[in-house]
Formats: sequence, structure tokens, C-alpha cells
Amino acid sequence: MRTALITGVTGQDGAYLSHFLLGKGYRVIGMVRRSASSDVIGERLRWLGILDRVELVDGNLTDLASLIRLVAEYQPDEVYNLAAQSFVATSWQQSLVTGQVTGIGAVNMLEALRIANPKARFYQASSSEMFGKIQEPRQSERTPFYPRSPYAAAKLYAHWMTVNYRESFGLHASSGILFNHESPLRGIEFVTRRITDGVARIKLGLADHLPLGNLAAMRDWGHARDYVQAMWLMLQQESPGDYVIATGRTRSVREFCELAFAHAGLRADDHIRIDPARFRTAEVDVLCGNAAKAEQTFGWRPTATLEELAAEMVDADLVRHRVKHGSWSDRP
Ligand code: NDP
Ligand code: GDR
Repeated sequence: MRTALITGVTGQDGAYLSHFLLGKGYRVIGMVRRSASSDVIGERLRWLGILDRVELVDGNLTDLASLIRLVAEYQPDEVYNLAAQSFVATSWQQSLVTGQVTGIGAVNMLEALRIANPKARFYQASSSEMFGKIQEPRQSERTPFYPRSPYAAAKLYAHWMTVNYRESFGLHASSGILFNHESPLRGIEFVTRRITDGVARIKLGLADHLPLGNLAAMRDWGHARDYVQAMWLMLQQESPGDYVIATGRTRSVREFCELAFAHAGLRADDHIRIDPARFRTAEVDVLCGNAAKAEQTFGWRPTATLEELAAEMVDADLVRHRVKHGSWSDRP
């Protein structure tokens, strides 16, 4: 039985990746940081019905000793570094924490592997935000980077350190440059989930409008379930590498709103209010990925359409608000 260690297991991708790896027969070790809210720590894993199958262990990406201990004790075959301060807007308010967790945290894990388990295969959660102010209309592994936020700059540092440890120490370290991916388990602060949660509340009469920022921003949105498969596929390759994972289609925040509101039988224009405070300090106007290398190398292709994704998210939020106010983790 192969063992995988996942940092960020309590987040969206950590939950879907755990589900996927358990399905492949892995032993899954999930690293969690200590929290005063430990009763809700496994809510996403519970939603997917796997909370009791993932072994949750204590650790923190900013504490190198905790990582060395985990890697030495469990000797994982594969390590997926998904933990991060991942919200771009917060990264201007907490740029140092973002640098410590999202940037240096990744290097802590690379060091832990170098010291205690250099044979493990390593996945780094890189981001399309690294392309920022885009230098080409469709971004691939060869497109120059231009980060536009402390988050993106921290991810870029972690990305290059992953490349550097691969080239310097021969680690099997790969970097997935993933474009935005969403699901019913997306954090409530990100725009798609904010929209689908808002649609559900408006539909059920719990609110009458939804404040949003820049509706013109364009993103290449996919489904998290598809994207965690690409993470695993990268680590199954004989040689490590860097791969863009994206759908290749880009749509505006406004278009996502229209899809989500329409799914609930509502008109977006009747309910959206523009809130200037929600505009970013510096914006990433448009992203559109080219995942041809991943398709050619290991046959990865996205499956979910944006319409299906928006519908699944709206339906899940309707259920959450209907049972609420029951439990967050009641499944549709
Ligand atoms: P989430 O924000 O949902 O999850 C982040 C995870 O990191 C949580 O489990 C969080 O734990 C954990 N974490 C934060 N700080 C620490 C720390 N100091 N030590 C240990 N764990 C910590 O992110 P996603 O699941 O959406 O994304 C996964 C990764 O992929 C992130 O690195 C993100 O930046 C990156 N990414 C995401 C994309 C997307 O569209 N979703 C696209 C490209 C990259 P806690 O629950 O305690 O807060
Ligand atoms: P992003 O995701 O910054 O692309 O990072 P987010 O959903 O937060 O923003 C996408 C776009 O929507 C615009 N927007 C709003 N965003 C939020 N959060 N809330 C609003 O009310 C709102 N109104 C408009 C934003 O300005 C932006 O242009 C995500 C994260 O998961 C990162 O960790 C990951 O690396 C990248 O995707 C790829």
C-alpha cells in the first residue's frame, strides 16, 4: 500500500485529493495545523464521506521540525504540498504571513524531504496567478511570469525552489501550475462560491442582493475533482516536471453570475450590487491556460463544463441553506 502525505488536507483540494487517493488504495496522511475550532476541521472530508479514512496528524508548514518528524515517521511515497494562505485579497493585508506559509513553507517541506526522505515524490501547488499581468494570450509552461500580488510572488518563489531542488538535489519534485478550480467545497471567500451561496440565499428569501467587486475579471475555471487527478498523474511520471492544468476557456465573473442566477431561475442584474471596496489593489484581468503538455504527456483533459460546475455549486448551496440552518456538511 502506498502512502501519501497531504498538507492542506482540510482545504478544497485536500478533500478531493484524499478522496481520489483513497479510491486508488493509498494510505492517506493529512497534516492539520492546530486550531481552536477543531470540531469543524474535517468538514470537507466529512462532506465527501471520508473523514474516518484519512489519518489526521499535527503539523505546520512554518515549523520545519514538525515536517521533518512527519516525513521521517510516515516515510510517504508521495507528498502533496497544498497548504497555503491561498486568498489573493488577504495577501495584501498579510504579506509576511503569506510569504512565510505560501513561499517559505514549501521550501520547509522540500528541506524536510531532502533531510528525511529524499526518495519521496513531491507535488507543489503552483498557480496561474504567477502569470498575473499576462505576457501571452494563452499561458503555457513557457510563458514568462509577472506576479501581481504578494500571494503570486510567494507562489513564484515556491515554484522556482521546487525547480531548483529538482535540479540541485535530484528530488522527484513537480509543480502543477493550476488555473482556478472550483466545487461545492470551494472556500466561501472565493468569487464563484460567493456567487453560488448568494444565489441560494436570494432564492430562499434569506437575502435580496449580492455585493461583488470587479465583474469584468476573466478566469479559466475548472472543477477541482478533475484537477486533483492531474496532481496524481504528475507524480506517476518517471521524470518530474512542470505542467499547466487548465480548461483553455475563459469567462468573466459576470458570465459566471449569469449562469448561476439562471440555474436558480433568477436574473443576475436584478440582484448584483457593485461594491467598490471589493476591487483588488492590483487586478489580474484575464487568464486562459494551455494544458497541451499535460494532455500530450499523460492524457489529462478536463471533463466538467462551466454550466455543470455552476449548477452543482448552486444546488449544493441551496441544500446547505435549506437544512440550515442545519449542518454545513449535510450532503445534497
Ligand atoms: P484552501 O484555501 O481551500 O486550503 C488551504 C489549506 O492550507 C487549508 O487546509 C489550510 O488549513 C492549510 N494551511 C494554511 N496555512 C497553513 C499552515 N501554516 N500550516 C499547515 N496548513 C496550512 O486552498 P485550495 O484547496 O483551494 O488550494 C490548494 C492549494 O492550491 C493552495 O496552495 C492554493 O494556493 C493552490 N491553488 C489553488 C487553486 C484553486 O483554484 N483552488 C489554483 C492554483 C493553486 P486550515 O483549514 O487550517 O486553514
Ligand atoms: P483568484 O480567485 O484571486 O483568481 O485566486 P477569486 O475567486 O478570489 O477571484 C477571482 C476574480 O473575481 C473577482 N471578484 C471577486 N473576488 C472575490 N473573492 N470576491 C468578490 O466579491 C469579487 N468580485 C469580483 C476578483 O477581483 C478576481 O479577479 C484563486 C485562488 O484559489 C488562488 O489560491 C489560486 O492560486 C488562483 O485562484 C488560481
